[in-house]
Amino acid sequence: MALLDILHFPDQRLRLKAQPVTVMDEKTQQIVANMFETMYHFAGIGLAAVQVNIQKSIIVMDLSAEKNQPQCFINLKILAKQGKDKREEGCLTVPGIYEKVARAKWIKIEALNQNGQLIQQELTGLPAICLQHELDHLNGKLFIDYVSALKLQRARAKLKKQQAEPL
Ligand code: K1U
Ligand code: ZN
Repeated sequence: MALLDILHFPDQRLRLKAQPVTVMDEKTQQIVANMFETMYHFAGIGLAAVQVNIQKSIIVMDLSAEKNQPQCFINLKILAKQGKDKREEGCLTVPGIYEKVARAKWIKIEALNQNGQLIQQELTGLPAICLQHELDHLNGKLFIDYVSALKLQRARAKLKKQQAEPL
């Protein structure tokens, strides 16, 4: 397994769109394994392939406190959505910035799991929010695109300061 480099805002590669996975081969399995390692290493609850400069429709997620419930979503589609939920979100590509974003409260999704099996799930709460956030990454969209220009300006300034500070 290998730790992958996470792209950071405003890297324009974060704006690229993912392509569907057509074969569940060893290379795909390797990408999934590396994405899980990277997500756990950086203490994220989700990660989309575009964040690690891989333009494939792959999402990994683990919302358990023990970090022992890995879930993988390949070629994820939202089949239906309802309601509104506004929660604070973070993002490994926009470190240190937390903003409330309005998203659908309930979603019905379809995807392939890590074994290539078709799954359908109905989700609410943080799993629903996280998957919508990750699906946005696969479409080149970031959570900060939803916040006001003023908040975005503050976020950019904060990020610039963080990036200039020595480790
Ligand atoms: O960068 C990412 O896509 C991962 C991101 C997922 C996410 C978190 C919260 C709401 C929506 C999507 C993270 O894991 S950020 C770090 C984190 O663990 C976290 C941050 C805020 C709330 C809950 C968790
Ligand atoms: Zn993110």
